[in-house]
Amino acid sequence: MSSSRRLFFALPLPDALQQQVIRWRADAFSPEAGRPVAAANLHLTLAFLGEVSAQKEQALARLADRIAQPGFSLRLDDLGHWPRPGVVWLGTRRAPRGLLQLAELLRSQAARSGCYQSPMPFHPHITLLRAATQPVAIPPTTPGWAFNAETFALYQSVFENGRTRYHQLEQWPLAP
Ligand code: 2AM
Repeated sequence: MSSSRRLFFALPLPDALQQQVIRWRADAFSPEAGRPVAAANLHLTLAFLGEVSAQKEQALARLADRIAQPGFSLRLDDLGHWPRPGVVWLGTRRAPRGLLQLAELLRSQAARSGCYQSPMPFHPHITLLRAATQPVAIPPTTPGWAFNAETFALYQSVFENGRTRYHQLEQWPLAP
């Protein structure tokens, strides 16, 4: 029997930073602005894979084993609102080369493995609020957090009991 799972590659956020972000978010946005993403679900997607068979998942994970990209520092100093998908996001004004290369590699491996990749340019972001379809007052600045990305991971998106949760399935180091 074959099973498929909804998967994506992403950068995890360090736990302490997840907590800092949600504390700041509570003050920065009104409760009507949108539905807050749970702290443990905060991540930066590198490549969205969609529904993937177990066989394809294995193939993609083994390709990821061979990635030898350097780590990088990421500054979270940008904020924005996409009203159509209803997303308020945290991002970076200057995406480091290492981030763009890692995403490009994962996205091209995904495409070659038959996972549809959006033709839209990659816009690295961490979704903070969902269902934000009305105008939202976006704070002019962020606290300007920075963190060192030392790993990337494969996640499964699971919808259960009315909630979406992201389970980390496997993690890979970025080169020092
Ligand atoms: P979002 O946060 O901007 O919605 C799990 O759903 C992750 O994959 C989220 O980070 C989500 O981005 C992203 N995602 C979901 N569907 C996608 C798609 N069709 N193309 C690109 N990324 C997608």
